[in-house]
Amino acid sequence: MPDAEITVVGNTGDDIHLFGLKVCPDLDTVMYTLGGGIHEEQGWGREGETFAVKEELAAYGVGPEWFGLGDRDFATHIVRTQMLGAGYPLSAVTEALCARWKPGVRLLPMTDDRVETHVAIDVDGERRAVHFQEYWVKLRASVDALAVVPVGAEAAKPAPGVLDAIAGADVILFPPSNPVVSVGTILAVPGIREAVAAAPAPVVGLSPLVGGAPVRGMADKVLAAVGVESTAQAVARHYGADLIDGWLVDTVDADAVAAVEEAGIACRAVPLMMTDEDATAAMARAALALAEEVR
Ligand code: FO1
Ligand code: CA
Repeated sequence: MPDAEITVVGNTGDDIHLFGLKVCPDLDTVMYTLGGGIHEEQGWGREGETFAVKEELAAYGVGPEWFGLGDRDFATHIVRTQMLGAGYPLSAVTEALCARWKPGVRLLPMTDDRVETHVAIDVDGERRAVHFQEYWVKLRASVDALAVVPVGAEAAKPAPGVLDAIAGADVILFPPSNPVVSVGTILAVPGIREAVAAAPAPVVGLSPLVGGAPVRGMADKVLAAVGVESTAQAVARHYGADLIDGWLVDTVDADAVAAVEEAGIACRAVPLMMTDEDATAAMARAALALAEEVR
């Protein structure tokens, strides 16, 4: 829908401070992907990336070495950190970065306040909290997540424009993202969940789970931490009929449709693998069609 005005509210709970720089992986992934700068196969970071700075830091013995920041990507974090240091809020900084990338959507951080997702894990019988990136990238979610805590969320305020965008939307879509550490973190900012529930627009979500497993990432690990089964219907019920009006599951999960509808959520089974742009556009179209049905 080239004429549509689209606002993307991005998760900032994955943000991390490294080498004195503020890194916002999810905002950057949206900005680079829609702006044509993403490393397509990897799904994060820049295409044509080099790692000279990372190698030089490692030569000084300065880590962490487990987080792959490339030279091109570094420039984004330098500009962001410089602007934040000059007093601009993250929402204004994101707008400035997007002036270069022109993602075709208005990209808003969920909040201008600091929120950091921590994951509680067991280390030799002791409970320890690690940064989400340490759990995800360094540990590869190889150990159970005992709890997922969006530290700072309870005191955070939605960024300027977020609540207005939700209240004024014609349609609200939950992308097939992680329901705990991505969408869940955004909903944990006081006022956002309430705004979605109260919005006059239909709310339609797409399942990130296909055939009982996450398409990408390790959603099952963090779903277990909040007591949710790794199935398309369990995630729909986790959001609940108070929040979402419609839910799309993959055709392999067609059996789940009845259980979701029983929970009071309209449900359709359509192909949900984002294999290419056409397949992805078809998913968006199916979500908009379901939104019209439930409106
Ligand atoms: N994901 C990885 O699996 N390994 C990395 O080294 C890594 C570095 C990285 C650098 C910048 C950035 O914007 C994203 C990066 N990611 C990396 C992805 C990041 O962990 C994402 O937050 C998660 O994939 C979840 O959204
Ligand atoms: Ca509603």
